[in-house]
Amino acid sequence: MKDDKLSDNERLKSQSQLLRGTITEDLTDDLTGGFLGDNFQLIRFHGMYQQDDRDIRAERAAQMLEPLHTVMLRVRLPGGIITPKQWLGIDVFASEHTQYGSIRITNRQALQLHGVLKKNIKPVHQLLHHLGLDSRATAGDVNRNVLCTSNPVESALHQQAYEWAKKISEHLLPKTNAYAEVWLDGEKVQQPENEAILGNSYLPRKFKTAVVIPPQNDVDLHANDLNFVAVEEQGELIGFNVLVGGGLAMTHGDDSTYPRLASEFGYISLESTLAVAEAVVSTQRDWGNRSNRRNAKTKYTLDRVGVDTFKAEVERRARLSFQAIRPYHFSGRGDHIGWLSGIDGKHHLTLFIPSGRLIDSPGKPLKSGVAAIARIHQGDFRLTPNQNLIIAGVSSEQKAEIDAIARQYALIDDEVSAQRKNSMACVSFPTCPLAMAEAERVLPGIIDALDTILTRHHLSDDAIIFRVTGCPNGCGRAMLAEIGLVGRAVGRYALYLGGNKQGTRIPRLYRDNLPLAAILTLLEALIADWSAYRLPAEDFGDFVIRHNVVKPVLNSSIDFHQQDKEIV
Ligand code: SRM
Ligand code: SF4
Repeated sequence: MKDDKLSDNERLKSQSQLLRGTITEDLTDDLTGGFLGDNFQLIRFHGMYQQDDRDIRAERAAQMLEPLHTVMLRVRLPGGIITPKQWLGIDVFASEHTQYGSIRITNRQALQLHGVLKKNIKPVHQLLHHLGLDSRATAGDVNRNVLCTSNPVESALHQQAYEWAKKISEHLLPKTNAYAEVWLDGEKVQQPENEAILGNSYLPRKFKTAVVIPPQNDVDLHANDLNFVAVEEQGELIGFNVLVGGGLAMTHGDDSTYPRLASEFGYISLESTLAVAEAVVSTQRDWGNRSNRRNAKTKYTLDRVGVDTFKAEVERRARLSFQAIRPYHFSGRGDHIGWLSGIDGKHHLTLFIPSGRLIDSPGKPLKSGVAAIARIHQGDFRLTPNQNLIIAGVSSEQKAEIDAIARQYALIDDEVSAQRKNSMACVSFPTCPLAMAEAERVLPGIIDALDTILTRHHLSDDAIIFRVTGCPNGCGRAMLAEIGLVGRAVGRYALYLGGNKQGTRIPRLYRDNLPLAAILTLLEALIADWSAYRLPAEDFGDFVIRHNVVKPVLNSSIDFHQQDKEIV
């Protein structure tokens, strides 16, 4: 591998003068709404992606117009916590200065603003800074927004775990002053620019970290390069089990790519957390593949060098030995929609937000509703990895008022089915440049059909973890679903079956390249069998394995693609 030519991304990172490039010059270029050359990639490290609306791309091309370039900006929120005041600032910007007027909660507890014109980019960074926020390292080859289980009920433990998510996020941030210089006119120049952890060429690929509080696996730890699984004693956090090398992306037709579960490294006590985070990141920095971006993530590095070799290197760099993994188990991944009371006497309202999209539409003024709550709420907001929103820390006095506002703005809908609450889609069209098939926009209709099927087979109280992702990059985490649809082409999907409720098993390809109607016909037959032959309380994903519909994926680097070859 040493002799392989470095990928062009390596050249542009190393020549970027620590992520500055010529972004500042580009900002004053009115001839294009986009970013030129390397800057197109470099703005990602500052939390933005250049996009255009694919629904109108052809129409503009026919008129000989440049695509309507805008950026999607992703706000960094470790553990997904944001104050009502911060929310309101973002809400006003989204309404007044974005093409779509929406705020999108992502499945990594961040916020996305789609459709920001070039002239509004600097103002939005300055607004974020004013609100105590930023979009640093929410994209690019760096450690991304750090997740933390969003269950507010275990509030003391959650608070401790959340503090670690924040510390890890800060510790692994790029140390360049480029963000401050380019967007804040140098207002917040931080520190000496020493990229000792990430290196001057940053990481070989994106890197994802999660802090998980069992038995809840809402963060989907196996989607992450690095996981800290909380271990507690009498409600106090005492350390973490560390798991490394999860990831879900693949490329259709390329067997060298595959989703992978994270491997257990061992237990560490709390004071070793940052050293271990740093050692895992720096090992991946030095050993990750910088020639082929398709094989550059930590999961491939682990499989290339071997888990034991990677782990030994982390131990050497962090100057410790992992202890034996402490027992832990997961029971599920869903959010409890509705009110819960915490051990602190406060109340928490989890709102189901369809695909995390806050926008006002007829009869559903969801975005205005959240803003109305933000105007009076004294606690904080928490974004969940299921793209939902928790109004956390509500006093007994304010509970009825917040409940009334949520109902008035259709943020509480008692009719939402269990199946809808357990389904997820990635953004896909019209903003995602990589989309092959619809995801977010087709999900509601698919769930209508699934609800009808489940009712027909007397299963309306049951739910299957169902996820749609518009391309094999897998943002919708279909590779950890009981039923996963992966976009193939417009209107066509690959159907995967056999993940489990806990998110610890990768599903297997069952049928490829089918239209939705054909998929629903297949699913109806499988759901009918599940209803007729399931064991008591047996989940759908476990049933299709026991019933030999698909073989379980046991070691994805070896057996994930096996079945593909048997499918015509
Ligand atoms: Fe993702 C790229 C949206 C979670 C794997 N992802 C993209 C881009 C930025 C497209 C692009 O590169 O131009 C999408 C922007 C669409 C849009 O218009 O908003 C996009 N990804 C999303 C979000 C918003 C999906 C959502 O519906 O919530 C999630 C943002 C998370 C965040 O706040 O940071 C999102 N992406 C994920 C996940 C799930 C996770 O991390 O839990 C995955 C699979 C896990 C993994 O990384 O293995 C994921 N996204 C990818 C990949 C494939 C990476 C790879 O290993 O090859 C890409 C493409 C790439 O990086 O080249 C990608
Ligand atoms: Fe876009 Fe593909 Fe990610 Fe969906 S899975 S948001 S289509 S990159």
